[in-house]
Amino acid sequence: MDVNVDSLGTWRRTHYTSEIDGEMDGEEVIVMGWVNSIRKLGKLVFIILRDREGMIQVVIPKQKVPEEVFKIGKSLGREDVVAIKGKVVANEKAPGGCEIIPIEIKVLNRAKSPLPLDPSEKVPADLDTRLDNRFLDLRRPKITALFKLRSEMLRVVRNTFYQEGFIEVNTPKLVASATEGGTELFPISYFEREAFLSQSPQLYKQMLMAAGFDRVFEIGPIFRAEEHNTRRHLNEAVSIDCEMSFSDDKGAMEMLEKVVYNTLVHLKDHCKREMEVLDIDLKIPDIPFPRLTYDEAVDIINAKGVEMEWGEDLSRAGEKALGEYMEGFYFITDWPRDIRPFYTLPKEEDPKLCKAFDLMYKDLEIASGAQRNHIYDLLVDSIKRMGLNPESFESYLQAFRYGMPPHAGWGLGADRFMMVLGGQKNIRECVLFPRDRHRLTP
Ligand code: AMO
Repeated sequence: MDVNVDSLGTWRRTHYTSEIDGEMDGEEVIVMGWVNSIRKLGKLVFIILRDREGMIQVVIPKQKVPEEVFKIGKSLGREDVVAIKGKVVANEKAPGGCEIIPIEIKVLNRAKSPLPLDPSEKVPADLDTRLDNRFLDLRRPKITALFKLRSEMLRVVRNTFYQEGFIEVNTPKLVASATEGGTELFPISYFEREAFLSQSPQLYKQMLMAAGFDRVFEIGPIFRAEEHNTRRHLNEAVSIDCEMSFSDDKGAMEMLEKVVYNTLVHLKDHCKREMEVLDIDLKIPDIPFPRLTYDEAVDIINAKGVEMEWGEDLSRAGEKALGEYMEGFYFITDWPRDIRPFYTLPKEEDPKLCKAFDLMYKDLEIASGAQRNHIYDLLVDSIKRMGLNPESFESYLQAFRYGMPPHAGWGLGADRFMMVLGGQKNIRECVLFPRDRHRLTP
């Protein structure tokens, strides 16, 4: 079969487009990427070549290049995949101050036309069309930049955990029971039994405290069968989970602050190009972040004209009212015990309250956590209070009988954190292939 495309042969990329500038005038380079746009003007062909890191202009003047190169240049179409060996020419008028004049062009693959989505961003498309053609959408520089930020975010988060003496773990995603309360589980068939997709590593990360691992973190998927389709919810999300022994709620909050703060500082210092492409300017917050008690939050929400009774969870309207009042990141602490999960430690001074906290950014909850209930009898009591059956938690409860240290931790939604870092209003923008109520492909 004549596939009519070239192979790479011995060619290797010498530079990403972003690594080439006018100072390299006269140097020979090999670049590889996609034809972002092409203009054919009789004896001259202009190509904008795009790779992951940026774009560069390639100029093909009929008079100055071998005949074959001009012929290939003229045959190219948008999104064809090419490798170009050429000379760098400084040119102040070219975008980036330089261009490439090819010596040889390899066509590595052709793209069919018309394209279902325009990666050069000239033709706008709605989110559904973009997600249906996500691989093309991801070629758009703004979208690529967002996922580079996400990768950098994960790097800093991991580094911060390592610096603080944490070890990274992986807990099962096929589980036998609920962790966060019974309603939001995806059931699956597990041979002859029913099992579920894990909502949270919660019970396992706590069991690792009983194992003496002292400080663990996990970055992995959580599955929530939430029916509602909002801009902040996914059915598969990524959670950054932290659990630390010999710590209380305050220690866990300080760790969370460190993770968030370090991420912001790193992105601001190391991701200038991505920030520019996305047109965002990150403000570095002061630490510690402001701390608001639940009682204070209720007062603010009511004062803003949104009715809320003590003991209720924050409604969307309540979050919005708070978001208008609070700038940037802030914690809400001292929650009513009855609206937090069974594993939360009640406050000794006031058992109506518990040692739980949420980290908010304006009106968006990005993390929640707590000091845990590490005392067996209290824990069994809490499970019963919530109307759950302690027997279904037997393997978890077992870990509390033989020396469980006091511990605390949190779960930070990676996708929601990215909404804040990347200035995005819809969580789907921050996920490669989002899963929501209506979307299971691609
Ligand atoms: P929680 O259920 O609050 O707590 O989840 C922690 C964080 O995970 C993110 N998150 C989600 N993001 C997108 N879509 C969803 N459906 C979704 N659900 C949760 C949010 C949220 O703040 N076990 C506790 C954590 C702990 O105490 O350690 C837990 O899962 O950003």
